[in-house]
Amino acid sequence: MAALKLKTNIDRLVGNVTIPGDKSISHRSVMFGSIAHGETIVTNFLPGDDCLSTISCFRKLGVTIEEADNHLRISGNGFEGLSEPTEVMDVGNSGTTIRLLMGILAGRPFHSTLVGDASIGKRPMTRVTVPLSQMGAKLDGRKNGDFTPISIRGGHLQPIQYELPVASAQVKSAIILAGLQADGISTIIEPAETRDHTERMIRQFGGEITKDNQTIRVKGGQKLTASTIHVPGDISSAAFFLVAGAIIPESEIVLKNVGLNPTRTGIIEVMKQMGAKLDVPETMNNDFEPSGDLIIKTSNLKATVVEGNLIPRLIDEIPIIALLATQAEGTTIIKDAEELKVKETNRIDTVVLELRKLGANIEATEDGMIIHGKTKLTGGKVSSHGDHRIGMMLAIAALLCENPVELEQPDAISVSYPNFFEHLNNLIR
Ligand code: SPQ
Repeated sequence: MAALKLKTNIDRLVGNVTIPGDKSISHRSVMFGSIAHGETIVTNFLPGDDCLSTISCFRKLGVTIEEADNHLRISGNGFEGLSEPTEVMDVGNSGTTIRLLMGILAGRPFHSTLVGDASIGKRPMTRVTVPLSQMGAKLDGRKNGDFTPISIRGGHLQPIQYELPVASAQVKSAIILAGLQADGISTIIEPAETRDHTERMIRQFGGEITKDNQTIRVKGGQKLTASTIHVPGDISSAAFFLVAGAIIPESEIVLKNVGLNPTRTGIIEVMKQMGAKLDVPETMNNDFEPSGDLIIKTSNLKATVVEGNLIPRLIDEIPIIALLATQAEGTTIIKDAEELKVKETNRIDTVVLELRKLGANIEATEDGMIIHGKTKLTGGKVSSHGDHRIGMMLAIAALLCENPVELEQPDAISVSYPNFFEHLNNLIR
């Protein structure tokens, strides 16, 4: 797609946005619907490119999935219902698809191959292939099993006791999904709490999983039963409008139906710490995943430090938090976030490179970034580098720019938010 001229010099943002379905929960709804017994109905499914890749992989594994108007009907026949694919499975740009799928395929007695796009080809996979191999699956890939294409011959699995070397929900989830197929109880210890959507899904599908501080235990051989899943809005998508509402003058935005799972709400804590006028509901819709409406108003912001156990609770929001920090008084420090280097792009480098082009005073560190605020943003030619979160962050940054801004590779945004520009344009006054 050609470069896109972004809207600049915006006076106000006012109105409501109904935030589309959560990407992490949408992926998992397809996966659990496929490995459970019976017909699962999913509503408010996110039809982003990543989640469509997950659907395509499960269809290749023989699962019937009907799709209409963000609703899915999945006919699951248990783990045993999955069959050997005749074709390579393509996960596109989606790290969640490939890593969680490896956990499922580790226990299946057949061969399969997983590929993805150029970005997936650079993301590390040994973090998943190593524990799954210890459980008894045979996995291999380029560079000693670290990179795609990944080939898997699954089979009989032993339970594992595994201390995660990095705080990663994808690694944890892959081991849980393999653990559901192992002979006994698997134990996983997290260095810091990460998103718990997989654990919640297991309970929603009638299974059992326990959590004691950061130790998770799951028993193999459980039968999961089909369920009805309503996917709440994605707080990682809402984050772009939360920041936009806080930094554009005279703004007030109501964000409807936002998922408020406490393992994902780090952005709310950071924004409040920075002085944002952000209203959070006292009572939430208490489905298996809590959700509610958020209201953000233009705010006077001050710098902060973002670090430690908070990082996994806002890891995907760091690009937009960096932009927020350019509009806060003082120096904001983001640290303990080395994991940013192995996302769709190296998000430390891409955030710093692109925000500097717009005039921000920001520098990269080994494990994060330092941002000096408050700076005027100017304009220029920027790129998403094929990373949806970098693309959306730059579109919000452009709203403040005095000069024209052109975004290269804007199509990456459809990975997690296909109607992002439509929602943004509706708020511009
Ligand atoms: O799925 P993918 O490509 O890894 O997507 C990202 C994103 O920005 O949307 C990360 F690049 O989200 C991950 C997130 O960073 C989604 C996720 C999940 O659904 O379990 C967990 C996080 O990754 P990790 O590696 O920390 O477990």
